Amino acid sequence: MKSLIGLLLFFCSSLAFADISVTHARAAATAPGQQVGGAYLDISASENAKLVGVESPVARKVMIHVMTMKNGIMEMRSVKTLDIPAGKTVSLSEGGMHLMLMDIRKPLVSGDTVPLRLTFDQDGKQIVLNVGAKVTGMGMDMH
Ligand SMILES: [Cu+2]
Repeated sequence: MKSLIGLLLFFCSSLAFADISVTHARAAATAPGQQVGGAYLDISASENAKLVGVESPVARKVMIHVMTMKNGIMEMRSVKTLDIPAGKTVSLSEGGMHLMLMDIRKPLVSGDTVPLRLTFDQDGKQIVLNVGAKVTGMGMDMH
């Protein structure tokens, strides 16, 4: 009986919800009239995963931006997916990779929370996480 339970536990844990965690979700406050805003967070997963989509009710579209060096100049490039290697924390932060909120509907004000819906692909399975990004300070507008 004991071994059966052990087997079941093993089986269940291998089928358990993939644990992807998103922490430190935050967004930069924007000035009136500013049409884009940055959002940042840390993502980690126990199994390889891919961030395949982000949506937010405050923006028409959310893009994943990476920074690359080109001829000594930092350039922003949008990517469709972002790899989250197992056991590693991928940080999207000010001055680095970030989420770009495009065509924001109203200014992001310090203290507000921006809902983000993150879609991941893990081994062909779709996992959706909803997080709230706390709006803080004035962000640097790199656009
Ligand atoms: Cu950007």
